[in-house]
Order: sequence, then C-alpha cells, then structure tokens
Amino acid sequence: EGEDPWWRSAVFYQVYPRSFADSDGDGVGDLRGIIDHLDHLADLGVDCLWLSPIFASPNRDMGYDISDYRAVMDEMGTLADVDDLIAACHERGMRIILDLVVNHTSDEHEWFRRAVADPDGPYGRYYFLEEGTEDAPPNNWKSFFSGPAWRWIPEAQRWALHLFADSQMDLRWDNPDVQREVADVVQWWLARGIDGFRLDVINYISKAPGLPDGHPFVGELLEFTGVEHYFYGPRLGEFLRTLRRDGFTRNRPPASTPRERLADGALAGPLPADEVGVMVGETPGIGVELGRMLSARGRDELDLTFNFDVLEPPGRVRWDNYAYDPEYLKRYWRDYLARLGPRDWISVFLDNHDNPRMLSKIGAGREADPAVRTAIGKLLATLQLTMRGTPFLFQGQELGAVNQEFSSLDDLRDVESVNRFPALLESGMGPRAAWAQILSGTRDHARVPMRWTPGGGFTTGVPWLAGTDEVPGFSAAEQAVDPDSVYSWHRALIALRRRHPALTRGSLTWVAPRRRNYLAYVRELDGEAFLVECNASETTMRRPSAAPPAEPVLGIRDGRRLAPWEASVSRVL
Ligand code: ISL
Repeated sequence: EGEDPWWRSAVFYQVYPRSFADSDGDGVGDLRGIIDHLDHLADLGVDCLWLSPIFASPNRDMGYDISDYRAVMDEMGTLADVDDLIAACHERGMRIILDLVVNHTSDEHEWFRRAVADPDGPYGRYYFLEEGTEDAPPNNWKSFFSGPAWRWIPEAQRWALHLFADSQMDLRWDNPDVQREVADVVQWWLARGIDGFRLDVINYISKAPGLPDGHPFVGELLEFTGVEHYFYGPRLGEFLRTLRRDGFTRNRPPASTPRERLADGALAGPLPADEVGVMVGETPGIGVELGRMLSARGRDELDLTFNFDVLEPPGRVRWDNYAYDPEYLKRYWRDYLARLGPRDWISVFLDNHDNPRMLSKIGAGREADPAVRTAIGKLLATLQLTMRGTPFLFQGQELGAVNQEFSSLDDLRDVESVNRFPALLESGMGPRAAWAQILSGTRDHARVPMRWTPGGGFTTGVPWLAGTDEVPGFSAAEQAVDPDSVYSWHRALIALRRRHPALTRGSLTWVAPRRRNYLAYVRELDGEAFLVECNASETTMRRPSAAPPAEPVLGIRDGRRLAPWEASVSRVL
C-alpha cells in the first residue's frame, strides 16, 4: 500500500446499529438487520462500514458503555451473526471496522466488579479508584454528561473517575495490564476478520499524573473543568504506539523508534506488510496541529483523526439555535487544507450519531420545502465526497435525513439530554429556554431509525426511539428508484470518485474563494481535472469569470448562472 493505503481513497459509512434495521421486531436494530440491508450499501458504493458499538452493554450510553468486549449485545445478535456480517461485507467487496471504546468501561464490566470487590487488588489498578471521604471528590473535574466526574462507590469506600456518564468508568492506561488487555481485545477481533477500529475519545486516555484540579477559566471557557489535563495527555503518543504494535500489528515486529525507521529508509517505503488494522481516532477538541501530530505518517500513532471544529463556527455550541453559515464550512476547509503538509491526510465528516443533522443546521427551517431539502442534501454530498480527505458518511445522509420535531423530554432517550435538562433547570434556567437548548442540540436527532419505506420499515414492533419525519419521498425505497433523489446523487458521486483518482488523490485549488456562498475548487491529478461548484445560498448567483471552462459530468450547468443551492461536478476542458 505504501503512500496510498486503502483507507485514503475509501468512502466510509457509519452504521448506528441500534437504529439501522430491526430483523426480529423488538424495536432495536440488530446484526441480521444490517446483513439484510447490505445491498443498499453495496449499491450506494461505500467501501467500508464503521459500526457504532455492538458489544455487550447495559446501554446507559447506547453501547458506549461496554460490559464485555468479546460478546455481542443481547438485542443485536450473536458472535455467529458478526462472523456472517464480516463475511457478507467482504463478499461484496466492502470492509468493516468496529468501535473500540476503551477510555472507559461500563460499571458492569467484570474488571470493574472485581475492582470494587478488592480495590487494593490487581483490578483496583484498572480504574481511577481514589481514596477519600464521601463529601470531597479527589478533584474538580466535570463530567461531559453533567455533574462532577467522580462517583462515590460505597462498597469500595473509594471515588471512581467517569468523564462521561456515572456508569462509564475511566480506565487507567498507565497500568500496563490495561494496555495489554486492550491490545488482546484488538487482536481477538482482527483475528475474526475485521479491518480495523474507530477508537472512541482516544485522545482522552492519558491523564495528567496526580490528577490535578482543572483551571476554573478553562472550565468556564469549555464548560468542562479539567479538560486540559487529558485532552492531549503526556503519554498519549506512547500508549497509541504500544497499542499499534501489540494490538493492530499481527506479527509484533521488534519495536523500533520512528527515528530508527527514518534512518533505515523505512519511512519512505511501504508500510510493513504485517500492518493489519486501520486506526481511526475519534479525537474531540484536538485542533489542526495536534491532529497532524497524531496521524503523522511514520509516527505510528493514528491513521486518521476526526476534527470536530467543522461542526460549529467559533462562538457557537451544539446547544445554540442558529443558521450554520456555509461560508464557515469553506473557511474551515480552506484553513485546514492550507495547514496540512503533503503527507497529511484527514477524515471529512458532517454528520454522526452525536450531532444534529448538518442539512438542518444549514437549512435552518428552509429544508421544510422538499425541493430545498433535496438540493441541500446533494450540495453537502458533493462537497463531502469531493473534498480532499477520507469521507465518513453517517446513515441517513444518503436519504437527506433531517432533524426531528421532538415535543418533550419523554421523546428522547439519550443520557446526555436526559441529564442536561434537569441540570440546566438547577442552574436557574427556565424550562422553555432549557428545552430550546435540548431541542437544538440533542444527539437523538441523528439516532432515530432509518426510513426504509414511506411508513418506516425499520421494525415491525415499537422502535426504541421514534422518528417524527414523515415527508413523502425521503425513504430509501422511494429514493432508490428516483434518479433525481439525494440517494441517486450520492451513488453517482461515489461511482465518479471511483473512476477518477483526481477526485480522491488529486490536488485541490479553490476558485474565487472570496465570492460569498460560492464553494468551488478544482481537483487535479495526472492531467485530469474536475471543477466542483456549489451555490450555497437560496438566491441565483452569477458564475464568476475565474471558473475555468468545463463540461458537466454531474448536474446541469448553465454557462452563466448557478441556481439556488445548485451543486455540480464538471470536467475541466
Ligand atoms: O457530546 C460531547 C460532549 O458534549 C462530545 O464531546 C462527545 O462526548 C465526544 O464527541 C465523545 O463521543 C464519543 O464518546 C462518548 C459517547 O457518548 C459518544 O457517543 C461517542 O461518540 C462516550 O463514550
């Protein structure tokens, strides 16, 4: 693979298994459901699936709280089903990666039970079990899901650290036993045939020694006191290199430092043949420069990172109700690409299971018109699938899925929202303002079931979380047979990418970047060049003279004007 590993030109597709397809009517999506719908994904043309967690879990955080890394969640099926799914993906020429959640485990994990039973024994050192008294937690860190990051465990007479829900206990990565356990889990799954992992909040795993208090100013700024002590901890790189060597590399070659490998020329050559699993890091809060370091070729840490700055312009947070300005998207990508070195590579995403739909953020209500919804859905697909980097689609994007019209907290299931609402009230906010925040930012917008048919088609039972979108024309069944659908557009774009490496590996040059709401660039490789052009606004726009002459490949191309929300790909003449 060398300079061009498979994941650089692949299209990834994130499946949220709980909401993808339910084969047995219990209202929860399952592995059989995914297998039954694999042809939808193969037809779309995606190269690699990423499954959100499918492991045994009490589901306080919908699978991101794992109680057994080598077992499948009851509602989702069995290990035999996973084996079938892996085989079914590979038969169709698709790869599959799973979600490794190892910053923390569920409090129902065997390791934690043993730790509580004997805090001074070996498992006590798997977690941050700190001595103290019930009235004073060890430091002032806050949980991402409201309240302090510490839970008093009466049976053990200790405090336990949880950066997320109070049942998600943080693992102690400075314990070599923990590192070995995680590497073994990775090896175990690679041996079953998966192609790698997405690593959940992986940049949080190294905590500052001594667990010092967070600075109050930082806490105020970022809402989460203590983050500066683990966002990019002192031993992060070392932990990742060890995990790559002992977990992701099958034959465990003798350890050598990047400097040694540079000296013997290995950095310029192909990756070692025994490198098996791709390591995609979920890396909230790291920014461009730290992201570059974490995924620098030859450093042997991560292969790809996610940069979350794309999700909100500066000054905005997920809980705000606002219209996302597409100019920010352009500014973000311009700035990011300008700062990447020639060997750097990034992932490109707009939606995931933790965020409201980008289509709705940009539409800001205008997407209630089905024509506008379709147009914005196509425009975002065009940008995401022709941008430099590896695209990660999230289920439903290919159907133009939008945010939901939840009417009360009873409609929601996510622990973050369920905890946050009362916490906001407690802080003095009125119920209306608190609900407005939740409605803007709840992660459940993206977690509602896939719409396979006009009436739903996700389950024959009662869905665990109900979607509210009933607009005709946006189900998979309708879109698959409509040549003008968001789905057909995605499929055509992916096919085009596959035929023309200029759209994946090619250079990217912006066209008239200062023109407001005009997002356009040329992708070029080996003498072949494509112009991508978008009018990210609701008004007709004159085409700038700087755009090179080109013939349309996807979309219609009037020589002078761009229609509202128009997107096109053309071949530069
Ligand atoms: O929601 C956030 C804080 O308000 C995000 O920072 C989020 O916690 C972050 O992106 C980490 O997300 C991942 O780990 C969480 C899990 O709940 C998310 O679903 C997962 O994607 C804890 O495992």
